[in-house]
Amino acid sequence: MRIAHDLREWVALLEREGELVRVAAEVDPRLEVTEIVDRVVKAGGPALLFESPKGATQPLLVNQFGTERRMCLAFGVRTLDEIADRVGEILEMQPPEGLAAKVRGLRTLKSIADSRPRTVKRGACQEIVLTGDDVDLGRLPVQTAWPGDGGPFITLPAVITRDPRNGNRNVGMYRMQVLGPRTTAMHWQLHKDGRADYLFGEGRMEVAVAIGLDPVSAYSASAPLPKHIDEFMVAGFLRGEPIDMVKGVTVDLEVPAHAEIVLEGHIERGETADEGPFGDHTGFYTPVEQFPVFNVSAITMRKDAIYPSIVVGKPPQEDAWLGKATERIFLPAVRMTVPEIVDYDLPVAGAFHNLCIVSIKKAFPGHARKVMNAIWGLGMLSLTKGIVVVDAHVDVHDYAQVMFYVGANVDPKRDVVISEGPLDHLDHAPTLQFFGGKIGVDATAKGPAEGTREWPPEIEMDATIRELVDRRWDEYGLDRVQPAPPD
Ligand SMILES: Cc1cc2nc3c(=O)[nH]c(=O)nc-3n(C[C@H](O)[C@H](O)[C@H](O)COP(=O)(O)O)c2cc1C
Ligand SMILES: [Mn+2]
Repeated sequence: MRIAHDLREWVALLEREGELVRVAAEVDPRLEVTEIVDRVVKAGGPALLFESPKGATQPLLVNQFGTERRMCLAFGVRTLDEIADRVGEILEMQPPEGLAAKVRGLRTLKSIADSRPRTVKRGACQEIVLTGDDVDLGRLPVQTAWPGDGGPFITLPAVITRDPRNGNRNVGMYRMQVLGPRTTAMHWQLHKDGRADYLFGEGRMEVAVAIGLDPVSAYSASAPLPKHIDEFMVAGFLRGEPIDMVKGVTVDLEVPAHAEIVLEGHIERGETADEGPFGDHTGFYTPVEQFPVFNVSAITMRKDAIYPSIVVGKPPQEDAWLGKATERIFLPAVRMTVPEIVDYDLPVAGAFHNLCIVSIKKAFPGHARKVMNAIWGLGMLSLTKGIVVVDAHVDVHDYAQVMFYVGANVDPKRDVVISEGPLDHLDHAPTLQFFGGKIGVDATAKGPAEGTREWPPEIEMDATIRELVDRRWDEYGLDRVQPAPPD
């Protein structure tokens, strides 16, 4: 399947697929767009291109990621698990035996080597260059999404920094509140790589922000990768083609040549400002906090640049699908560290960090607890507040099934673990910010080895009888009854 190389190709692809509607009417990026998008997202509706956002010179694209189908179109796959399979192939690479395996191995290694971003001389993103007094963020259709928001926020930026210790690039999606024509806040949460780059440096730090990328690169900025991994390298691997980068006009950083809009500038260590409130993906407003100030020295753009945005709020919203992509794409990496994990699900309604359902191949007493502790120690999953562990045969994506086993298999006194540890920056429930309680529920089958009575067998029909009934179904005259699909 063809994938889009830049945002306008992506818009064209969505349009061809009947996945985009243009809105010609003048619409206000302050609140009005949110109310429209909220209704469209919840109805599983199309991406929206607002052609005349009030007070702005650029069109505004929202809801580009809002359904599973669009997410799959973005990656050129039929299911998100297909992407995971490609990632898994690399992670599970063994020393090759025999010529065929060697050739296959070399091909895989080559595809990784070919994924590294490439430097090019010229980029469409610099067709228009605005510096000095010409820099005016007020001309972009930046949304003020919710009535209590502290101002307009840029919500889909790919923020590019360098680790001052080794020059490694980091790309992260961190919202930016517009504070003035040439300044924004930089919402680097406590546990994020961008903040680490900032804290490792002293004085002035250069920052570039790419807005309006091809969907795979935009997704990659939101992916929770280890600090030393360049998100644009991963984007290149997932696209099957490297990202072309061009040197910034006023900063010594490279930016994706195909970006619609680039903000270049710097952050001065210690210069902070009030950020927020912001109606967040938790479904609540995050309060005002101090965050670093980004000073914009240049805006560069393509001609007819499209400005993309995303609305977050009470789930489900568009970001649910960015989160689901991460859940699927990272399964092989999770299983690499904790191989007994069969599958996991981060419910959208749990805002991703509140709840993780995980199924395991249980092999020894206390195994569910071992897995809970592994998750509480694993990358960004370590911030998970609640974990439910079920046995391998349980479908973690079927919440009714999970609820059945939580109800049936749990003695709350024995099977509930209360622990504590680091929590998400945005979690308002714990007494202290960043640190508090965790809950683990062991809903696996137990037995005398874990100090319980003999565990009863689960009810199951014989396979032969199932086959018999499948075969004879038409004879029963039950055509109006839809038989449940066999497992
Ligand atoms: C739409 C959207 C908005 C986000 N906003 C923020 C944000 O404001 N601050 C933040 O720290 N993380 C935010 N994130 C999550 C980060 O993008 C994510 O944790 C990513 O891994 C950060 O990159 P890093 O691992 O290189 O720090 C957002 C994610 C999405 C999908
Ligand atoms: Mn990173």
